[in-house]
Amino acid sequence: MNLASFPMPEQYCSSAEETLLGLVREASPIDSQADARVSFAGDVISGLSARHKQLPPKYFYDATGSHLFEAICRTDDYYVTRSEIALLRNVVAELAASIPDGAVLVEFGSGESAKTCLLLDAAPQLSAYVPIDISADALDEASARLAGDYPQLNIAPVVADFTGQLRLPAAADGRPRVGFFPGSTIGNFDKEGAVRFLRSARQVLGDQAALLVGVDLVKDEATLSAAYDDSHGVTARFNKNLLIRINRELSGDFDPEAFDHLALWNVAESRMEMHLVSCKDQIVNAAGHTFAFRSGERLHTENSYKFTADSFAQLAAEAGWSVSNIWISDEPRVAMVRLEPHP
Ligand code: AVJ
Repeated sequence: MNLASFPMPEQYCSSAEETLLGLVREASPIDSQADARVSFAGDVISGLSARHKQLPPKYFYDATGSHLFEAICRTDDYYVTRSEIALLRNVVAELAASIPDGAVLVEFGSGESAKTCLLLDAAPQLSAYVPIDISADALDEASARLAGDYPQLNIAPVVADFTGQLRLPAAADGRPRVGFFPGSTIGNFDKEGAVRFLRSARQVLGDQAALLVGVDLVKDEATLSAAYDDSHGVTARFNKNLLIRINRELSGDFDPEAFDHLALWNVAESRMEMHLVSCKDQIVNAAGHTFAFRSGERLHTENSYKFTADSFAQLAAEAGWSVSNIWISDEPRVAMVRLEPHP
């Protein structure tokens, strides 16, 4: 793995020192820690009881999983992040030129806001930045860092699950809004979920809006498969970490060694799939329940949909958006799409 050539997220942009601020949170967390644990247990019980065992990919991202994802982004095989950052650097001036004066940038699932500074540097006309993320810790850290780097910018973080009901802070009132959803995260939704998200973003951003979405494009199977089964086994560890998380948080007794990582290209559905394949007949306990796995049985852990310019435009249209511009990176190709509300 070529670690040196790929910047850590905090190096995507020039960054000043961190300042620590007492940040005012405008929305209260919908889920407390305890509620989150209960939903995780519920999803594990129903997912492992299903005839086709499955778990939602959002549970990958505990602290270890988030670090493993960052390590995936530094592998030579996982091109998605690297291609998108190179693309953003190339087109950010053009992106920024269409952002109106005083507009508010709203980022869905901002995490550590690693790519945001590319936009913020290029669009000083922005009045405010609203990062939305489920992780209060990530939001606090990112907001404090950005407040130091962009003292003119009003930073108004919202702790929330961006797939749920959202209310924007007062900083966004009466201002044009630009949504930012990079990273090909939209690929994790099934079709209905993606349309639901795009509709709710359309509602939250209002009529004078734009939405910048990063999407991964359909390409040759070898490139896709390598990206989801990197030669250093980082993605395999990322996948199996889900079992380790269940063990820790839900008193499970999974043996991660008794499952194999599987990545496959589902051409009919146009998606990469990740599974964990049971190496033997085995019984596993978790969340107070018992689950039987047959040898070779799969636990489906992630879908990552890949689009064409047309298939994405069609999806967006179902949610009330039209494509106003699309930029495509060098190979391996990913796209940045600018959406505008349907006229
Ligand atoms: C963060 C959802 C965009 O689907 O490519 C990376 C997660 N999974 N390797 C993706 C992921 C396996 C990633 N997203």
